[in-house]
Amino acid sequence: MRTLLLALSLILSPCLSAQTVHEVLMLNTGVSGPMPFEPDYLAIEPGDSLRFIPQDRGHNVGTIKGFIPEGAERFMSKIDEDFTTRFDVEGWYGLRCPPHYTMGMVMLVKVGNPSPDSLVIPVDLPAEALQRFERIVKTNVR
Ligand SMILES: [Cu+2]
Repeated sequence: MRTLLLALSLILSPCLSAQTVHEVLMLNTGVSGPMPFEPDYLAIEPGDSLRFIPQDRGHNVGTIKGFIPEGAERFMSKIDEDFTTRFDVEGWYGLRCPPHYTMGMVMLVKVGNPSPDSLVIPVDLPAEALQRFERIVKTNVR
């Protein structure tokens, strides 16, 4: 029985590890300027997770209202929390650090292969957040 379980776990473990955990740092200063997520853009597969690691104090991460795919769940971590969340629904996700949202602390996540045309940035974002999204899109998407 023990041998059978061992054999089963060896067979199943590659399937489990196929779901990647991508690490994102939350910083006060980064290569792209003040208050970044690094990286600020990721293309991942459905079922992958993002792990948000606060390198400096006072950051957290949450979804932006109206900027996640239909059927996806909103989330919000706690300040200074090392936080991991899974992305199952294909599409574009706009994420923000609420305390530094007006300073443009946002990131874009592409899950699966949504069409570039389906990426619609809400127009009512803080100016700096909008600016950073436009730069992220220009650099990575179109
Ligand atoms: Cu922040």
